[in-house]
Amino acid sequence: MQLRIVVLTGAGISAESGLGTFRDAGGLWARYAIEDVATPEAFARDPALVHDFYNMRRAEAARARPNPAHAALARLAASAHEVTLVTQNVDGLHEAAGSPALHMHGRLSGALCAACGHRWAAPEAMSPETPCPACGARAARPDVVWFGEMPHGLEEIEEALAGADLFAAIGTSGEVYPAAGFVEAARPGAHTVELNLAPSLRARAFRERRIGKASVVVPTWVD
Ligand code: BV8
Repeated sequence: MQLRIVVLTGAGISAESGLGTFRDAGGLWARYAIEDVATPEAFARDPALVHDFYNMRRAEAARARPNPAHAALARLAASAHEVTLVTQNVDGLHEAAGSPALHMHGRLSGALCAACGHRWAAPEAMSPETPCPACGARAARPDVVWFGEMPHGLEEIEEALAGADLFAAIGTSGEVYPAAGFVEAARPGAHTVELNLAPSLRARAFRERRIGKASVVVPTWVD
């Protein structure tokens, strides 16, 4: 029977690909305060620091490879089911594994001109001097969604959730909205499952929980 499935992923699905999560001990935010690197105000205040943070993450993501959890979701996307894969991650690993994903928080591989809105493939390293190929302004920024900015694709996501038979959240702490609220936006009769190394802040909102490493619990769940 064909199911309408919505899957949300967070940094935890890429942990076993060697990419740091945000809020685990020693995670990214432990070394950087969110307000120092992931807000428009931070970028206005110290663009070089913010570029350094994203240059470092872009280099790490370029070295990372999808793990069995990404591969399992690619198999799910290729199945007969109607799958909407939404990711908070900006590392591009779902695409690398072969499954299209809605990048609600943008992509490390993208650059955006804060002056004219032009988007292009980010160079390996960006700086406040990086010129926009379209308008020439030195106003390049990472094409990611910072705190206080509007995530991408919310209408499409809400629509998919409203008609879902199944909603799964994988590797996310349930700290960041609006993603943390998607479990409530799922169709009332939908089955909801959280696959995570530890119960998230929203764990109780799910009908089912599968605890474990994504590279183990996701393939088991998909297959
Ligand atoms: C918005 C940028 C307006 C790219 C990111 C007060 C209360 C409630 C909400 C707010 C509030 N004040 C402000 C807000 C809104 C704010 C927010 O939610 N703040 C939080 C901190 C309270 N949200 C926003 O500003 C958003 N925009 O609201 O716009 C709006 C919106 C809708 C409608 C109208 C108006 C914008 C949010 C996006 C911010 N940008 N990143 C980048 O640098 O990456 S957020 C950042 O956190 C990443 O995108 C990341 O994906 C996201 C969530 O983190 P997680 O992915 O969950 O990662 P985390 O480390 O937290 O957790 C990892 C999990 O994996 C853990 O549970 C761990 O157990 C598990 N795990 C670890 N290893 C494994 C594993 N699981 C399985 N296997 C493993 N091996």
